[in-house]
Amino acid sequence: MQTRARSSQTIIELVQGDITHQDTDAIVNAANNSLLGGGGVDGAIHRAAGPQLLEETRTLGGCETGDAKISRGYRLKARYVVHAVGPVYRPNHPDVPRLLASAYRRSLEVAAEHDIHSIAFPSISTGVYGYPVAQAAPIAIATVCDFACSNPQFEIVRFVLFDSGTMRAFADALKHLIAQRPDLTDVS
Ligand code: AR6
Repeated sequence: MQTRARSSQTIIELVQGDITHQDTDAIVNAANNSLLGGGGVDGAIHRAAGPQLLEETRTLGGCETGDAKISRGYRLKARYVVHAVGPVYRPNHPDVPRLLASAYRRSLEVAAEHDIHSIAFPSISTGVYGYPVAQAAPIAIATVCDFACSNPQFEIVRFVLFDSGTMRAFADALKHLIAQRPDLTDVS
């Protein structure tokens, strides 16, 4: 399985696991517009960070779909949580892939405004929001590569994928993108 590549100064890696255990500078939450918590990875992050996380996210004024906001990480190993809101999947709707790419790009832009050199993403929108992971994974990886090309600040962008099917879909997408993009090299 293809699990590591380099884009400019940034290592992009795929691991199967639980994002709440990551010791990257920041982890990304697949949140909803309210930023007041929910199920899936959002629920897991709020449980692991403790109640102070909700106290802070209450003050952030919600978040538009395709955008991201940052908070502290509280009891997490990660110092920051970037709360990204992906789109609910609708087949053949042109806004949906654009908003998914935007959620990844805005997360990286918000993180780049802080002293963050490593960041871990879950697979945004592919759980409760129903985005087919085979379609979402190439968008996720290509968006990170595009950002890495112009922002040498990130040393590691890690995708932390909860189940083996999601891991396989991201590994397939990474393999195909390495074959297509000269800026992405195999370092596995
Ligand atoms: N670590 C890594 N990935 C996880 C974890 C975890 N601990 N838990 C679940 N996943 P989802 P969405 C995976 O539903 O589709 C929430 O209620 C999961 O298997 O968490 O963007 C929010 O409040 C899947 O692959 O996020 C929103 O209302 C991926 O994370 C809504 O769900 C995303 O699944 C957002 O839906």
